[in-house]
Formats: sequence, C-alpha cells, structure tokens
Amino acid sequence: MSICYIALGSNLEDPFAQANQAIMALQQLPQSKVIDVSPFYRSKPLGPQDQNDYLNAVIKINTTLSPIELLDQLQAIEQSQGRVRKDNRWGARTLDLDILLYDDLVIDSERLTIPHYHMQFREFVLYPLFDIAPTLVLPNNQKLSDLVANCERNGLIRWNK
Ligand code: ROI
Repeated sequence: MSICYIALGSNLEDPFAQANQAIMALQQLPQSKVIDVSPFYRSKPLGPQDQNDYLNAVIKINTTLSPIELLDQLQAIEQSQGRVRKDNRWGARTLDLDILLYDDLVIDSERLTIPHYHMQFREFVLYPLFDIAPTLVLPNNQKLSDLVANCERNGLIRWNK
C-alpha cells in the first residue's frame, strides 16, 4: 500500500463543482482509498494573468495502483470533466489532477515527474499539503514545514463557499 498526494486545480466551469466531482471520482478509484482532503484555497494564476483565480487543494490517498496506473486514472477523470489537453500548458483549465508525491519515489520519465515539477515553490501546493501533512519530508530530505516557511502566500486564501 502506497501513500500518494494529489494536487487539484481548477479555474473554469464552476471550480467548486469541479473539485467536488473530482473528489467523488477519486473516492471511486480502484485499489485506492481517499484518506484526507485539504481545505480549498483560492490562488492567483501562475502564468498568464488574464485568467480566473484558481481553486486549489490536495488529496491524500492510499493505493496499490502503480504510479503510471494512477496517472492513467487521473487523466481519465480529467477527460471526463471536460479537460482539453492541448497547447494550453499555462492556460485556464476545468480540472488538473497531478501526482505530487508517491511514497518516497523519484521518477523522471516522459509521462511522469515525481515529486511534481516545481512543487517546492508553489504556494497553492505547499499550503494545502501542509494542512494535511505537517510533518512531511520530501524524498530529497527537505522538510515541508521549511518550504512553507520560505514560500510567500502570494494572495493565497482559504476559499469556502
Ligand atoms: N496557477 C494556480 N494558481 N493554480 C494552479 O493549479 C495552476 N495550474 C497551472 C498553471 C496554468 C501553471 N497555473 C496555476 O497548470
């Protein structure tokens, strides 16, 4: 059984509805169990500023899916919620589900980079992750608490509807 943290992001088509639907879908994943869901946050867009603020959260699961099997499942959820995956790497999206951490694995393959690219610097990842995993240590031995202490909030606020 592996422990995995998944980042959720949405800034289109009712982000609250997207997030709640995605969490329900995660609860239906095979060989997996949702252990915890962080509070929802509102964040300023990283990338082009001419897009909506984002809803961000982090979900903890236990799973016996492999990293690639989990990635396939997450991409299927994104697709089912209307994600258009093309040249909008820095643009608005209905739903993004990214594997942040998978146990202490370090993976750098064509489809998967774990720990997730740049997570050490993203307030909208670090703060919700810290809410549900305050004692977490990254595979490179960095303490999550230190990363949070060095990360500006950049306007990040809790977002309750
Ligand atoms: N910006 C914020 N605030 N939150 C995200 O989840 C997010 N996701 C992205 C880009 C476009 C980089 N910007 C983001 O993919």
